[in-house]
Amino acid sequence: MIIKKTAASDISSSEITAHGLYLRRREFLAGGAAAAAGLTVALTGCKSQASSAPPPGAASNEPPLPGVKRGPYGTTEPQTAYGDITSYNNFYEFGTDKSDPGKNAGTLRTRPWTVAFEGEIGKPQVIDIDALLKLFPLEERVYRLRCVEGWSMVIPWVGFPLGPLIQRLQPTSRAKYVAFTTRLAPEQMPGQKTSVLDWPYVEGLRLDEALHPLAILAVGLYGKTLPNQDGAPVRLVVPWKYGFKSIKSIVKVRFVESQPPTSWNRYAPSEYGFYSNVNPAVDHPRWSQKKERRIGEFRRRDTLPFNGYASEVASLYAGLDLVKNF
Ligand SMILES: Nc1nc2c(c(=O)[nH]1)N[C@H]1C(S)=C(S)[C@@H](COP(=O)(O)O)O[C@H]1N2
Ligand SMILES: [Mo]
Repeated sequence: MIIKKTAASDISSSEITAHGLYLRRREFLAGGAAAAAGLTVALTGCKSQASSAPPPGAASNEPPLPGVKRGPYGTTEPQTAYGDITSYNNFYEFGTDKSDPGKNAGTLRTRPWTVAFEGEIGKPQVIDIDALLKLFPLEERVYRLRCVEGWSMVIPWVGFPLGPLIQRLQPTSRAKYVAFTTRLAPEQMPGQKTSVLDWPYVEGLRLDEALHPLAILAVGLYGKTLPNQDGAPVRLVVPWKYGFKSIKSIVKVRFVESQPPTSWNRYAPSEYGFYSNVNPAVDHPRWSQKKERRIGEFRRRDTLPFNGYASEVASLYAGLDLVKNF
């Protein structure tokens, strides 16, 4: 991995560039246009700083999810405003600007919807989303989300841990990894008509990571059904890893023997590793990962190892070189 050192004060790339666009913008746009693109995003950031937190769920038309109990691991840090969580998104299937998913994701039809569980499991099956929602009690999990770009949020997800679902599927001894796939539907997800990424978006975890009690499937936030722009009807949330591991709008979960391909790693393997554990000690080749801006706040704060979940998850990586396996 080639690490280009940036001055501690040089935060521009981390704050104004989307994961993959920097190189292409630099290649194809004139300097002035690139600066203008940066300015647009900077203004978006200002807007989200100015917005005040509405009462939880206030701005939402999403149906409430009944019977949600508070789950473990919740942080008491202030929760990011609902309006920011639902208008400042990365979901390239709907465009590459932070505001695109909130504007465009309404075209995604989340019913009917099924998720196929297949591969190295004793009980392969296709589960309808409404059945999946009833399989396990729904919990609220208030987690930090740290995007590899250098911003973060605190999000009160509603969902259930992946572990019990995986146990129910009875992985075979050959199941070492879990591969997740987002829906492919270019008519509903217009970004899939562009070649900004290879579609469908894919992600993966080691089986032991997927079984960790912090890893959840989220179906809601702020007590209500997940908005499309946040990955409806069901998305992964792995809070100790950079946000791009938390794949949205999942239709397939496959248990496999060897490490599966993942979208951002395929796009730029020297920039986005398979593990992608949040790690302030390993810079992105184009920017530092030591600090982050919490959306809604002005000052940047320190980024914590494993996004603050080290005491829960560090043991998963005992003996692993986290610089090589970034
Ligand atoms: N299918 C899909 N999943 C995705 C993405 C995406 O573009 N497509 N973006 C990822 C990135 S980069 C981040 S930071 C989080 C953002 O989740 P949020 O918009 O709900 O905050 O979703 C991740 N999951
Ligand atoms: Mo991200």
